[in-house]
Amino acid sequence: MRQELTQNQLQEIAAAFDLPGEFSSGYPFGSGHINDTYRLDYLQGSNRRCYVLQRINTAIFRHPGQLMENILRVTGHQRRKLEAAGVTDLERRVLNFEPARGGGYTTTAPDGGCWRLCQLVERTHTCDVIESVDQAFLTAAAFAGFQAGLVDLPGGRLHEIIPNFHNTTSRFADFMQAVAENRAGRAAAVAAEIEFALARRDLAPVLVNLMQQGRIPERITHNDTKLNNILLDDASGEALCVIDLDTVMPGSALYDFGDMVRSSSCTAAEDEADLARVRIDLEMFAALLRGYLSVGRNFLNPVEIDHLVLSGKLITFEQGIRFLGDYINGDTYYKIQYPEHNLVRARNQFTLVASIEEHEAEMTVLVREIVDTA
Ligand code: GN1
Ligand code: MG
Repeated sequence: MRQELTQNQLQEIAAAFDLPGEFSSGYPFGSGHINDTYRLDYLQGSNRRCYVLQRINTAIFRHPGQLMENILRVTGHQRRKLEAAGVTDLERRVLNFEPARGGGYTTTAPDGGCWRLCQLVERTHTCDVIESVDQAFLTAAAFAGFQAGLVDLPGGRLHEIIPNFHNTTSRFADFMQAVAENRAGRAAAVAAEIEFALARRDLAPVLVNLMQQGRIPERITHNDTKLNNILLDDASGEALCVIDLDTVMPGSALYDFGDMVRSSSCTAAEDEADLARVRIDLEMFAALLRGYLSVGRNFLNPVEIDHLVLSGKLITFEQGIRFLGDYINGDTYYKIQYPEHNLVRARNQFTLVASIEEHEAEMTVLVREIVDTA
C-alpha cells in the first residue's frame, strides 16, 4: 500500500494547477480501489474552495493522455447539452477538470506519479450501500440519462481505455490463467470458490457473443456504475452528477445495468463478510429497473431488455472472478485493507450470483411487468 502524502507534497503537486487562493489542507478522500484520491481545501479570503486531486494508477490506466481526452470530450458534451437546456447550476452537474500550467490536464510529480485535479462538487455525498428504493430509482435513472446524453457525442469513437474491460470471455480466460499459474500458492485453499466459477463458465461469453452477432449494439457506457459513482445532493438526495469517468468508453448498456444490479440491488457492501446479509433485494431491483427504464425504454432494443436480468448475474460473476483472480495472483490489482480482503469480496459476489440464480424467475417477471408500464 502506498504511503499517504504529506501536506507539503500535496501542495507541491497541486501547484502545477492554476488555482486561486492559498492551499489550506489536503486529506485522503473516497473509496476507490485503483487511483489515489485526495480532497484539497483552498482559502480565498474567507471563501473556501475544494478540489479533488487524483493520482492516476498508470499500471492500469496506461494512456492517461487518452483517458483525459475521453473525459474532456464527454464532460464538454454534457456541459454543452445542459447549457442548451438552460440549466444554471452546471458546476454541480458535470465534472470540471483544471488544466495544468504546463499544458494538458495532468502533471507529473517528482516521483513520476501522474496527477489530475477537478473541482469538488460541494454539498454532495456518495453512498457505498443502497439505502432506499428512491435512491435506487434515482441512481439508475441518472446512469441511463448519462448513456442517453452521449448517444450523439461528436468526434468519433472514444478510446478503448482498458481493452476488453467487460469482455467476460477474456476475463474468464484471465481467471483460468491465474489459477494455472497459482503465483501466490493460494489456489488449493480456494478450491471451492474456483469450483463455483468453473460451474458457471458457460455464462461468461453470453453478452460478448450477442455483441459480436450484432444483436446488442455498442454504445458509450460508463462501465463502473457503482452507487458511489453518483454524487447525491445533501439537501434533496437528488442524483446530481455522474463521476469516475475513467472507464467511459464503447461498451454495452447491459454492462452498466448489470453493474448497477451488482452494487445497488444488494443492501450489503461488496466486501461484507457476513454472507447471510448478501442477497438480491427484489424491491431494490424493481426500483432500479423502473429508474433505468424510465429513460432506457426509449433506446434499448428487445434483446437488451431480454438480458437485463442476465446482465446483473453476469457482471456480478465477472466481478467475483476478478476479485478471486486477484487474490490468487497475490493482490496485485485492487487495493486491499487486510490480507483476505479480495477473497472476502469474491465470496460476497459469488453469494450474490447464487441469490440472483435463485430469484431469476421472479426478476424476469418484474422486467416484463415494468417494461409494459415504462
Ligand atoms: C474498481 O477504483 P474503483 O473503485 O472506481 C474497478 C471496477 C470495479 C470496482 C469494484 C478500473 O473501481 O471495475 O467494478 O473497482 N475499476 C477498474 O468495486 O478496474
Ligand atoms: Mg472506477
